[in-house]
Amino acid sequence: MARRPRAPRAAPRRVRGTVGIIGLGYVGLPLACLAAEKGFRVVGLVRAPEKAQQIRSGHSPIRDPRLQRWLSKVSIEATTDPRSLRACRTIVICVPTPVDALHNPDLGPVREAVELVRRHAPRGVLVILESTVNPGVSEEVVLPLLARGGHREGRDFHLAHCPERINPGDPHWTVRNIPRVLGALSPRGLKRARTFYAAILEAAVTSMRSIREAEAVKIIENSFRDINIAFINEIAKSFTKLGIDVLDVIEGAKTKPFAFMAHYPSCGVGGHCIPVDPYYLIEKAKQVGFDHKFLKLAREINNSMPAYTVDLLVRALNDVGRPVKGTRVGVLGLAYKRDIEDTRESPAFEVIRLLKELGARVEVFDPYVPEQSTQPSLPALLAKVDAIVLTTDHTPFRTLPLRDLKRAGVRAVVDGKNVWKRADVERLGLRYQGIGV
Ligand code: SAJ
Repeated sequence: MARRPRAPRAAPRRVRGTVGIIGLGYVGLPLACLAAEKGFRVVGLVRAPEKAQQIRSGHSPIRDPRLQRWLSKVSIEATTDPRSLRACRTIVICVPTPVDALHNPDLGPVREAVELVRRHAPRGVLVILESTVNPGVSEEVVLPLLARGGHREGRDFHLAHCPERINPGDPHWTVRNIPRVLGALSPRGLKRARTFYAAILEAAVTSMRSIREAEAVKIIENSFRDINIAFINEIAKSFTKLGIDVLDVIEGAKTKPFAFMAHYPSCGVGGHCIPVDPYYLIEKAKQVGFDHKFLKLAREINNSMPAYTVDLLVRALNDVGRPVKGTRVGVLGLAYKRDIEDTRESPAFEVIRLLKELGARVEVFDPYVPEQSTQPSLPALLAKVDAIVLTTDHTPFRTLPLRDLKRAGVRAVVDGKNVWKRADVERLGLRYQGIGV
């Protein structure tokens, strides 16, 4: 830790203190806006100078109208200079924790951020890790890195973990009102972290008995979601063979007022959380000799959905007498979920890869990801294809007049997010196949 700098000139009354946020992405940027709104001086550390400049000038690098409006009303000192951390009594790490190609957790960004804290933060700093990590990372990875050079937890720094719960694109549950869980290595660290979050959140913060428990809460939240999606994906596959409409059955099951929680089949599971977090627990448990068969099976089922979707298209084209080889296929959507631009782990990319492998001529349009689309608009794409695969349930796709498909000469529709009704599509003489419907 750097020696505490000379006492800064008297800060304006409104400032509650200075908080540093490392990583201004889907998690860090909303948190920075909220802390600034609540009266903190916010120093945001990013890697790219152009991103720092963009945020300093009040422009969000994330295409999200609500976030953009928020950012235009607050001031965030975005910078690439880690020395700016010297002014921060609290530093929140909000960097990505992806998995690598072999599905092993990649803690590289976390290690890099922690090293910057160790080298530049003032003595006594509170370090809060918000990135999702498997149980044990705070004590076994972060703590030793911070303690290098003789620094001591409780004296030179305090360490806490408050797993992020951002749901990108959600207008109701936001960083402001989502309840949180919190764990720390020491009572003093827990107290300071609680004080920080009490100053910015309008939601309950539950203290866990340990930092490891706080890490575990997030992992089971998202693993729970992944296995439930895998469950309904497997049901969708069997119900297709049984000729049962899985959506109707889900609606029926939802009439039970307890002990059933609806999840929906789709062409695959994307995002930076659900398809990633279970691997953290799988890998960690493997280190202590436990094999998470169920979590792995759920991942296997969800990872099989893009290929299942492409197989549905092959069959649909077969039914209209068209080989997939040489057929022009339009893929609708690249983002991993509706009405956002985030494409991380999106199943659309696997669908596109498999279609090309089978010799299809693939066109792509996503209104939220124009830079990776091959066509400038939905009409332009429809004019060029004989079949479509919907992979993201963006609003412009959900509200598309189906007669536009007919007029464009589309012959087969595979609905990877079950946004359309089979009867409505087949009434137009088009072949339709959904996921379980
Ligand atoms: N998906 C399905 N079927 C479902 C639900 C989702 O196939 O029933 C797919 C989506 O299409 C998407 C992926 O799974 O490709 C993830 O969808 P998601 O709604 O879980 O979206 P995320 O990844 O943004 O999840 C976030 C998570 N929040 C955090 O990790 C902090 C998750 O915990 C939330 O439950 C989720 O938002 C939410 O509830 O919307």
